[in-house]
Amino acid sequence: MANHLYDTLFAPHDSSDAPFFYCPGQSTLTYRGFLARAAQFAAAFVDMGLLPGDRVAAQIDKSTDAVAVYVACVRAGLIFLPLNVGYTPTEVSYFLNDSGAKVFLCPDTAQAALSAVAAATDAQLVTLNRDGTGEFADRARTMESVPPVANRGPDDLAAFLYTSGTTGRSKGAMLSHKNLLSNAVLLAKEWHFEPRDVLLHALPIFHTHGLFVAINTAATVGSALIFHEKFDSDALIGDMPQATVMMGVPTFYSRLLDNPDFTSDVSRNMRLFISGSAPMLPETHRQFAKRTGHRILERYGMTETNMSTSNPYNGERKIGTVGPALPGVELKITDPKTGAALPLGDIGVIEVRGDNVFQGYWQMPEKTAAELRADGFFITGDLGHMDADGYVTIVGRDKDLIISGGYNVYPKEVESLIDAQPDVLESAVIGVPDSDLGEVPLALIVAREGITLDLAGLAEAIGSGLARFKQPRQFLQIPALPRNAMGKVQKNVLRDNYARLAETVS
Ligand code: MCA
Ligand code: AMP
Repeated sequence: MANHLYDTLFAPHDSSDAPFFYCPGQSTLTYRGFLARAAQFAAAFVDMGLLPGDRVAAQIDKSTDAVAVYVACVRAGLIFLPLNVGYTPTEVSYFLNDSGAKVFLCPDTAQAALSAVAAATDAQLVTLNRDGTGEFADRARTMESVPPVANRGPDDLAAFLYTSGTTGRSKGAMLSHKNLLSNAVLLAKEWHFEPRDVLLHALPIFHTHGLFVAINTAATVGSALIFHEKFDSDALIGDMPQATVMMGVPTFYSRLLDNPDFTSDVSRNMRLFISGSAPMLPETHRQFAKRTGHRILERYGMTETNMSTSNPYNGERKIGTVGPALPGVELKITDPKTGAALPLGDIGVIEVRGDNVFQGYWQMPEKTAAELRADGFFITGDLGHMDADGYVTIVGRDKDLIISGGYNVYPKEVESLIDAQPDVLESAVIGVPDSDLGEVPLALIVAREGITLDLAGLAEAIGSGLARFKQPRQFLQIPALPRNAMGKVQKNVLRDNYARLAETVS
């Protein structure tokens, strides 16, 4: 029996008493203890009748048990589907239906709001709380034996991560055992992870960054994590002297710099700071180096591709670039219209190919074909150029996407909800600069003739079905949307016109 991901990442630590998780205010969890918990959870899933290939959706708070649910899925051959805890029941309903999840985990506190949603799907709802209690934990505790590790090959699926699209409909990116394992092993090597490393972890664990890039990479070599429930600069500063590595989105770094207690002494044991998920301002790079003496290592990835590029551990980390393609990852810059490779230095769409690239979108062959070429290259929708040393600079996006504090907001999804409101003729949602979150959504709305919109009422109406981070920070009524000769809304014009206004309102 072999399980491609589990056998390399987790099984070797089965009887290790090395620390895996330090959670503030709790006792240390060893690899052995953690993997025993994951095995119990796997037993509970099998006991519930789940078979390899079945999907398990989870909208649960960050905890070591939440990680154990993921590892239990890997162990039992199930497909793990983590959901942003900010998603509303309306959003969750879509994911459960689309994925056909057999089990849905949520905390006791969300059960009342979500039981009807789950009941309308094939998913059995069971609760699991941050403190390790709940129906699922109770069931796991009664398991008398653990099932054998499920047989899974490199191409078997390990996770679905939903990512919204330009059409507004979320797509389940199918990630295989090979996708996850190859990237974890690669990153551990490239970033020089060792068993004695301690990774300071404050990211959410329902995305690639906090779950796979951080946890899989650390587990590859048996490193420990200091596991914070969420980002809090004081708490991070308190624990940083015990850590050696940190991963974060740019907002983490700008918030640390805003904290006067963040001094070079705090980072005295740190060997590496890594940033990604959104562009980091050159000014943040510079200020951070000045304050701590550390050069932040910026890397680039996507849900569909895991990590594709990284500035080097040794060697020059070029500010403003995301580094060269990682070993084994092929990257090219192509003409957005023809798909032809462009000469060095020209700006085009970034395409990547390698074991890191996902298997396609769940039950969406047309969307898969539109973005994943038959030759294996994935069209990222990010615009960039490459220098003579292979370093990639991202200059923008060919896709209509707003990245707010590392979370993706697809304007189309928000616009569709606004446009469905009475009195609204049409709308455009744009990203405008925000000093804390990089950018935030702003809604520009055109009303039907002669109508003055009740903007507060409109914000409330769309808010009930939309996660908070996707909700525009401001709604403005404007007379008309600027359009080009083809009739396409000129979002660049809107961004130019409204960029400054937003800084004053957010
Ligand atoms: C929270 N809020 C947000 C965001 N986060 N609004 C917009 N954008 C956000 N990112 C809302 C809250 O619900 C709250 O609303 C209000 O903003 C203020 O919350 P605050 O306490 O300031 O926020 P926070 O809880 O401190 O969170 C900010 C954060 C967090 C720490 C930047 O968003 C975060 O951890 N982001 C990381 C995202 C991430 O991991 N991305 C990786 C994706 P109200 O006031 O109404 O209650 S993976 C990826 O992109 C690829 C693969 C890659 O390359 O890594
Ligand atoms: P997601 O769909 O959540 O996986 O977000 C992936 C997107 O985040 C990419 O397509 C990029 O637009 C963006 N991204 C990730 N890392 C970086 C980075 N270092 N610099 C600029 N953009 C980034």
